Amino acid sequence: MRLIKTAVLSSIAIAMMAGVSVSAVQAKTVKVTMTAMENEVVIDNKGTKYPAWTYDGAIPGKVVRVKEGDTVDFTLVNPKTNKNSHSMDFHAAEVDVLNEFGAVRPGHNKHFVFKAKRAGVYMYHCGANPMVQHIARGMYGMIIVDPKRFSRAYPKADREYVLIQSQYFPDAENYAAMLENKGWTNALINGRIFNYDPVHDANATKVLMAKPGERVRIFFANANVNMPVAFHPIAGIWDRVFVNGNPKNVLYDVQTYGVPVAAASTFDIVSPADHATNNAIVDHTMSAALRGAITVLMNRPDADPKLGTGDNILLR
Ligand SMILES: [Cu+2]
Repeated sequence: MRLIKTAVLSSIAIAMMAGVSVSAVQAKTVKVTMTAMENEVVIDNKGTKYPAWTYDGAIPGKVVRVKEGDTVDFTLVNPKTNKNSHSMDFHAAEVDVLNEFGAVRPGHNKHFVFKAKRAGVYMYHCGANPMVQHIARGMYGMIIVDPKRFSRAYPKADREYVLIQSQYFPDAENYAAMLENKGWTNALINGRIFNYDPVHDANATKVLMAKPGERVRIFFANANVNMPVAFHPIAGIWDRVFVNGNPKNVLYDVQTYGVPVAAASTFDIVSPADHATNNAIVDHTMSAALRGAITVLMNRPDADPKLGTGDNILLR
């Protein structure tokens, strides 16, 4: 024990002599590369194809996860086979909209670096013109900036899931209609209508799972182009809501929490420990819920231990 302590102390001393802070020694640089792709994706449980624009081929793009204080070293590749310019706007970055977030023409790359200084959960998206179309066609995802440490207010969760909601506009070319909020027929959760809801869609094969009494943490982002979300766990109450995902912004015992366009927050739910239950996590805005924005969370003793852990937080 004493040996370990001495080793830690001497590495801190070396870091201080070298003129760097202790937190800088612990922080990492995380390399992230994404490729803009103009490709078909499946947008429902029966296999309907849609001419999407994506990061790396899927809606949403991959989850980027770093720790508060880490540096993100990012490259966007826009292959010359694409027809459109694309870009990357990380809401977790404090940079120059005209520089780092600028559009990248087909056949070009963009590299930039930023420090994720503020813990939280953030959307990322393409901001190339017309932005409404690039987001509606699928160019969005989530970056989680984990706080440096857990606390009483922000305890470690037993399971974690990412849910990102968006509006589905079947007429992918009509961005004028998107601007007017016309022509959207469905809500997508992680890129599919009723993605995790076998109750409303017999073709759905996936649900979220946890054991009774576990703390389930939902990282939720609203990637709609025009509609706020009324985020509610049917048959449950949010034990805690962390506004913008930051542990400092904690609310307790909330039934429904409003998530504006382009916002994200973190939601904890703890089901009764003594028996199996189910929750339906919805956008309680009926025009969205009944068109796809319902997610079933099953709380049962035989819950698959792999779900909601490690790389299984965004279920594809
Ligand atoms: Cu784009």
